[in-house]
Amino acid sequence: MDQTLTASFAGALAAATLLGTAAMADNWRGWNIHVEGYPNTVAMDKFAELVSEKTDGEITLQMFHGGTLGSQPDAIEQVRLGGLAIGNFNLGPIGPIAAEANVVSLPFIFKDVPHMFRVLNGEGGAQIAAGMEAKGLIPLAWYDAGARSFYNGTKPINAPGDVAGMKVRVMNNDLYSGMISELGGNPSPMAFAEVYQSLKTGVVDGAENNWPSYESTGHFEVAGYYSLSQHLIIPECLCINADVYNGLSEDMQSAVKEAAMESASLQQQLWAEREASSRAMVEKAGVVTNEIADKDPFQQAMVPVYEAYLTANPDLRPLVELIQATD
Ligand code: BDP
Repeated sequence: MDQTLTASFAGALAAATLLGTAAMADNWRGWNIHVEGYPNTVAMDKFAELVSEKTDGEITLQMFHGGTLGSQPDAIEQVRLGGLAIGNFNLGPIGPIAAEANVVSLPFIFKDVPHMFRVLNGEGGAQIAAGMEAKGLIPLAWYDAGARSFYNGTKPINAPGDVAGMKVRVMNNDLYSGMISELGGNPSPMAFAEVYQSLKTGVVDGAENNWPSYESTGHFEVAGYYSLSQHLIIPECLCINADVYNGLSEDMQSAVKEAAMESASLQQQLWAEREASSRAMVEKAGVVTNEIADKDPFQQAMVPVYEAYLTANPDLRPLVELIQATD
């Protein structure tokens, strides 16, 4: 073979190899809605650190906290489409996209947080994950988001009648709107970032969330009655775009998965601490907390919400029953 040709062939090969290496170094972008210091924020930063460590720098993740890259429904679309690789999402706004994932948004479906994790770590979780993957999102690990309860600026809530006539902010999901309507209130779906101002100016009378979000957003400053209805226990995911994940080698997949699992155990530990410290902090600031002695009337009021959901999704009845039958 001609010497020059051989040399240029070798050069081309070297260039191709170099290019190949360069193309393998992935720079991902990640979305998170929470502020600095929040358990999810710390855990997502840990995830980014672990991903680069475990992949020897072949994958790096730049995290954008505080919802700076947009609202949660928009970010979910971005991760589905691949504009963003990663997100920490609440399954609430994923429900309208993946019907299986919407079972977790049925009020009172989980008995408590440990029950939720037993379901997620079993067959129920596998079905939910498969439903999400079919829509382009793979949950790498589950985060804890505790239980959500009602809060407002005027009075403690003890019975469904206390919600009657109240305008209550909910996340974007018809199940939550149905839930408020069945309690006699007026649901107001709205982005998380708008809730503080809306509570303050009276655009809404109340909202619902867990202790850490009630505290970190400052909602407690403008809605000082927190009533422990614990009507929703919604898991969160550390979710990745399905094509991005499925396009990785097996080794890279294991590294990313391991990083996610470690991030989730950190999140769960920090979550338990933050639930207690957030509650203590808001109570010290003057929030009036009340237990609800009888939650049965709230649960009874949800019967039409379940019926409507099962009529619209008859094939999901076995999943609902599986969750209810899980000890
Ligand atoms: C918080 C969730 C966050 C939601 C927010 C909300 O962690 O993902 O966006 O509630 O109510 O608890 O919108």
